Amino acid sequence: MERPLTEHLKQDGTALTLAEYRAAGGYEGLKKALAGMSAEAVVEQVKEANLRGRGGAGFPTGVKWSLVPRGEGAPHPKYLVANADEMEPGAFKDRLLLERNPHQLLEGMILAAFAIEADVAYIFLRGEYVDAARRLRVAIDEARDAGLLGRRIQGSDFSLELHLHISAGRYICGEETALINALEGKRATPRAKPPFPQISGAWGQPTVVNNVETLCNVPHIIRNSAAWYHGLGLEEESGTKLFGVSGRVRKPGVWELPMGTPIREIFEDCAAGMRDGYALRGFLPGGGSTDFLLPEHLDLPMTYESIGKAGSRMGTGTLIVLDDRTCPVGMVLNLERFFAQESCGWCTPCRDGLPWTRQLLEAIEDGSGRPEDLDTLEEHCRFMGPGKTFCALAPGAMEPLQSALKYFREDFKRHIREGCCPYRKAEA
Ligand code: L3W
Repeated sequence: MERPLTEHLKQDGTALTLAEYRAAGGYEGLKKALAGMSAEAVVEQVKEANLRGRGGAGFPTGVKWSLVPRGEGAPHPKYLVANADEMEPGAFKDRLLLERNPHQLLEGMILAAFAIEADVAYIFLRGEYVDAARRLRVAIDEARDAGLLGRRIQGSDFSLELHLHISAGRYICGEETALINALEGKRATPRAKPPFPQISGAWGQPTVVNNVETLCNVPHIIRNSAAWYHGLGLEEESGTKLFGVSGRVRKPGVWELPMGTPIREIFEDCAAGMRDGYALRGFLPGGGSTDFLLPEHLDLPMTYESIGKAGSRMGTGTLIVLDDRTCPVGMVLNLERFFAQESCGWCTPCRDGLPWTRQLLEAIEDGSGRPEDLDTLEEHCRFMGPGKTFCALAPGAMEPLQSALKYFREDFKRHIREGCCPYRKAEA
């Protein structure tokens, strides 16, 4: 099984140096592109490979790039941004790529910038990722010294400045337009779309924002071809994906596997199943802002399509496991506390609705909930559903709640009936 994004990583957890990355075939994709490919040809390869955005939404990367105005008359400067603000609850996949192989991201960014004819690139990095920041700084210096960044890269006509920007720390900065506002030094609230950033992004100029994992795929596609990339996936969807598991499993972690790997394989073979004394009750397949799935869904392949058909989303591909000794109400409350705190406050349903949701769940978990609170929570799921708020934060926050109300409703009712959390009572 090929694992192009991670197979060359060193076991000791340190970052690949430029020499080590080159020895593993690094910067060959860039060399190939600069030697004989047009910018349009790079976009076409990525389109043909059907690379889809790995940040959670799965939008086709080549299509996104093709929307950027190009050629004579196109506005400059144009910007490329790597969204490295990984803050989705349960997601720790980009961190691995950033800390262990910063040059792979840099090569992906240089290729993406070449493809969209960008002049300046930014890495928008989560503030807490201090090791990643340190390693990226070293890698950027190495790349600049080797003529891989800056003016006339490798003797070509293509020039690119690249800057590391450390995020001041808000979940909403993962949303691309809020990220752009933050990058400009403004308050991190999302902007209306359209216009999409590809047309009017940072400082009103064409801007592409791609997730770290998405960009890390690009060097391999260019080096090995779109057909090769297709062949890596087990189902219709192409390539590999970083899948993670957290919760009370024996071996929490993150692994690169073919797109379409059955969930059971990720859960049983990679994460080694549940710890002794715990049974699997359900899981969020793609981070905290996705709908619960149940043990009966374990044989589904991890693809955007199959997880979508099952009523959830593959999202970031990082599973959060719910066991039979953890209170589902408490788990959802924990998530809603996070989402309520992280609401940017721009639109009313999210600003007021999420704290209200949190309060209702706190009451239920404390044993002071009322039967009608469940109807109110259902209503909140509708009022903060897709299309009802300014961005995807609140609809995402409603996903674990709405599915918990569907699959674990009896748990909510027991809290209300018994006037306490039955799980805490059992532990006492
Ligand atoms: C041109 C159109 N471009 C969409 C582009 C758009 C963006 C990308 C995805 O949320 C999800 C969210 C979280 N013309 C376009 C178009 N685009 N239509 O495609 O856009 P969108 O709006 O579908 O999603 P989004 O607002 O980017 C991302 C979910 O991911 N998620 C969160 C992950 C969080 C992190 C993190 O913390 N860093 O990864 C996890 O599931 O809930 O649904 O580029 O411009 N017509």
